[in-house]
Amino acid sequence: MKSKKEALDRRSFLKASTASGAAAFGAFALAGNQSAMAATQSADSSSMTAMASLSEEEIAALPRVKQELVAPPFVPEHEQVASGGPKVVEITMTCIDKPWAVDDTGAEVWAMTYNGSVPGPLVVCHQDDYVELTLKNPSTNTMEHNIDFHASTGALGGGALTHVAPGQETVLRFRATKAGVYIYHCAPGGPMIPYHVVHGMNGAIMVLPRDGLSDGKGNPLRYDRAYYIGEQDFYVPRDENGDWKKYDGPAHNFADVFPIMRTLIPTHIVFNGKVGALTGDAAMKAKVGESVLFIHSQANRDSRPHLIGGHGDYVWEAGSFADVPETGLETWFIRGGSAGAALYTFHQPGVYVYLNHNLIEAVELGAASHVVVEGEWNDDLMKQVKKPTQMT
Ligand SMILES: [Cu+2]
Repeated sequence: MKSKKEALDRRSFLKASTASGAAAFGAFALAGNQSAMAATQSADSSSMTAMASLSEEEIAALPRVKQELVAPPFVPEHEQVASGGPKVVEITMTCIDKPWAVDDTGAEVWAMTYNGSVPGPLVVCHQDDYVELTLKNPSTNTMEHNIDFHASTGALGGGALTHVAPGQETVLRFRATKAGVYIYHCAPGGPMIPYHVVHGMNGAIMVLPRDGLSDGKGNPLRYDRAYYIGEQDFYVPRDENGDWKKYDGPAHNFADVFPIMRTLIPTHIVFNGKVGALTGDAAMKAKVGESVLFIHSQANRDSRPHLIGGHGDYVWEAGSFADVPETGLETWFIRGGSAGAALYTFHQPGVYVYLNHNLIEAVELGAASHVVVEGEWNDDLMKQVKKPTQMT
């Protein structure tokens, strides 16, 4: 529902704008309010409403905020319900190529990363915000990179406008017109597209509805925590003795890695870059009674997230927040090349396993993580009536 406070915020936003831009902002705010009204009637109409285009002058007059990106599974600080009107959200990503251990048995790749993590950082904004990315490719790298945002419209998702050779930087601005979770990835062209993606160069953006998430029936949905899980398939060559091969730099493994990629059989399928990256001390954390939003991306292969001992209370399986979420799911499906989101309220303490429920991919290849939940056990939900004992 459109709150009075938010309506006031919109008015104060108008007042704060420059006199020369105010008339245009009035037209924009009207379009925005129509969109918001539509959103209160039907969740699936909010992103369908055409928004007025802004001129460069009008965009220049919008508030600008810098978003500090953080390494997954953490997500940047953000509001769930947008205060005020659209903003320009400034982010910076630096391409960093570096050796990367993918397990504890010596398997290593030259990862190509955004900001040094696999996956790249989660970006968060609201529908109709503008995302302004500065993409840097330091001269210490040897590969050309770019970025294709599935959340954006035009020019190969920005891929055609963001090619940066080592030593270059570029700035891309796009308007986040569609609410949902979407992947982004490097797409420098030809075989380099899958090569960069399966060496870690992908991530996700969450474009929240301005009014926050809802169940599609007029009820808001809020989360106490959010985690971003990026699932990654790796194709690591072995030598004639079966040992993992190591290389001096990115691209040095072409002759060995492409034949493995073409088998479509990964050597590793992991969450957040490494087998066990989200277990032990690095496990995700929550408390009984908290609602946790799990954002899950897979830029290349299909996946089947499942929370052992819990459920997907509300699941935007295909990622679009304009759709009514599915409810009470046991396992959901992430299409290769997409992200999805699942909201769950924890009711019992303990260690939960969040995994890809292709159990071979989870247990043998690495696609598993832990959520450690603190709180009081509820015997009503589950009780061990008799401990395992020898049968008489
Ligand atoms: Cu790249």
